[in-house]
Order: sequence, then C-alpha cells, then structure tokens
Amino acid sequence: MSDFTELWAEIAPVGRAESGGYLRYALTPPELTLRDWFRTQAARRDMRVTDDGNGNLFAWRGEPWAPGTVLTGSHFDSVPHGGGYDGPLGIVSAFLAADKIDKSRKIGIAAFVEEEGGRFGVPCLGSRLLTGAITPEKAASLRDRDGITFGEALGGTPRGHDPRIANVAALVELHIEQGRALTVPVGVASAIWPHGRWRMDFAGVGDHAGTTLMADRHDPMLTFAFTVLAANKEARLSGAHATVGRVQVEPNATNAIPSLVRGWLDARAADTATLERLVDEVVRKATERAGRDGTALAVTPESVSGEVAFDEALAKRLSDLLDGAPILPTGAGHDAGVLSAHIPTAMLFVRNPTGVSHSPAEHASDEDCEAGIEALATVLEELG
Ligand code: HGY
Ligand code: MN
Ligand code: MN
Repeated sequence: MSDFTELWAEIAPVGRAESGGYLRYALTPPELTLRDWFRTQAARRDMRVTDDGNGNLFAWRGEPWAPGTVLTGSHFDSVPHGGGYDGPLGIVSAFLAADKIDKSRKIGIAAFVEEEGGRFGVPCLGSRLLTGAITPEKAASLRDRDGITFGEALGGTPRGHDPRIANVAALVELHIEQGRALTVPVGVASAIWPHGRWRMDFAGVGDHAGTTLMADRHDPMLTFAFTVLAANKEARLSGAHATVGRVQVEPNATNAIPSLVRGWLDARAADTATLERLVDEVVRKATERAGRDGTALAVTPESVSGEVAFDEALAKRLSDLLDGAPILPTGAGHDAGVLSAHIPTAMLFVRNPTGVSHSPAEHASDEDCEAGIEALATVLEELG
C-alpha cells in the first residue's frame, strides 16, 4: 500500500451506498465522519484546525490566515450516489502533498461545505459565504428536503465573509477531471463555464386519471415533458449543456393527473451570452406551450455562476512547472471558481479515464492520483 491508497482506504467506506455511489450530504453523519477524519489527519501533522463559522473546516501549517499562506483542499460532500473522488481527492491529496514539502511553508487545507448544493440547493455554499457571495441570512434560511434549514444544521447563523481571505497568496484546488479531455495524468484548469440551476414550477389542474377527458385536461406533466425536450434540442443547437435530472410531482399518484410538476434545469455554456440565450429560449418555448396546455410556469434561478477565467499567468506558470501539463477548461463548478474573484487561484486536474462523474462509475487510477499529489506538492513548494 502507498500513503495514498492507505489514506484512501480509510475514507472509502464512509457514506457509500449499495449502488457503490456516495450519500455524503453536507453536515449529515457521513460527512461529519469525514470531518472527524480531517481533524485526525491534521492532528497527526500538528496542524491547527479552525472552523470559519460557515461550515468550512481548515487545517493550518502556520497561523490561521497568516499573510502569504497558500490554500488548497476541496470538499467532502457528494451528489446523491456520486463518485468518491469528486471532492475528497483534493483533500486527501492536500494532506499528502503537505507531507512532502518544506515544513516552513505556510499552508491551509480547506474542506468547504455544501459544494454540490446537494442538500440545501445552492452549490459552493461554503465558499460563497466565505467570500460574501451569499448573505448569512439567505444561507441560513435554505432548506433541505426534510425542511431542515442550513442554519439549523450548522447550529446557528453562518458568520459570512471573512476579510482574511485577502491574506492568502494563492489557492490551488486539486480535483478529478470530469470530462474526457485530459489524456495525461495531470492538467491545469483554464476556465469554468458559466452555469446555473433554475427551478421550474409547472402548475396544472389535478384530476382523476380515469374519468377526465383528454380534451378537458390541464396536465403540467405535458408542459414539463415538452420543456425537457426543448432544453435538450436548444442545447444541442447551441453547443451548450442542458440537463433535467431532478423532478418532483404532486400528488405523485399513479391514477391522478398532477397538479404540480417541479423540475430543475441545469444549464451550462462556454460563454455567458450563449447560456443566457439558451435559458431564455427554453423559458420562452415552455411558456408558450403552457399557454396551449392551460398550465402555468414559474421559473426561479436558484444559483447562477458567471464564467471563471483562472489567472492565466498562474496557470501557465504551473503548466511549465509540471512539464507542460495541458491547460483546459471545465464545465464543472468548483469552490476555486468562487474564490478566484478574491485570491489568485488555480486548479489541478487528475485524469479520469472515462470522464464519468456524479456517478458510482467515477474513477481515477492510483498512479494518476499519486501523480496528482506529486504535482500538488511541487506547486505548493513553488508558491509557498
Ligand atoms: O455541478 C457541478 O458543476 C459541481 O460538481 N458542483
Ligand atoms: Mn461535483
Ligand atoms: Mn467537486
């Protein structure tokens, strides 16, 4: 066993479902167990652990937020039945990279809360709070599917923006690549596509499935189904990405015409104008169809992230440092994207041979993960 496989084996069983995917929702028992594991790793390295009052954990070599600190890390939480690498790989790699560099280097390892937005609906919630991109009050009021608020789960109102982020010299987040573009063990991020999630509420008239004539129906499932197809078509036509992976139906009965269908549109594009055109066209077509179906559509943007162009000079510097590692964009959002507006930020990607992610099938080889750790250590040594 290597240091990596040993540490990986410690966390692999935590929150794993029968599907082989993970149910590591923010501040739930599996993720809290990983937080305890984080504290143990920090203690083994005489690193001080702090909680920023927003649910983000940090392990420090040197004083917390000391000027010149280089920050690394990622997140523990997963999407439902997501892969084990998305997030935790960045944290495990951070501890192992810290083991390899001069102990005089001031570094911080972060475990950001609710990166996936899988419990409270807003992705990168912890880094948005830390940077002031969301107010503590708004964050505290977010509810999970059981009606528990983030404030209740956190044990109080989050602290919000921490001006000490200005002390950080650089942030480097290591993450498994989530596309099929990286064909060597390690890459460097150039950009994150603008993306967002929009909640679409289709309201109709609930009624009996057996006695209601087809001509008399106002069935929101029809408008919803049309909208899913329209989103797919518009995305294909514009080279963007559109997904509806989450649906709620009321009353969700086999023999009842729904009164409400709630679906979430996840839309992403290489540039903001394309993304806006895509969403506008989908909403226009869906609204027009609602008129024909006698249903009503309400669209609520739940989180929208603008394009992130990582620090170009820093990306080039890291690519040169890593023997010409390829520099590539991603359609996946990351805490590093949120922080990049406040701190010189870079991302390292570790090859994902199939590119599959947000799925139990997500995988990276031990060799590539170990190459990622070496790369992260090289970068932390250089930037520290
Ligand atoms: O959904 C995303 O882009 C990321 O995995 N949070
Ligand atoms: Mn993810
Ligand atoms: Mn992630």
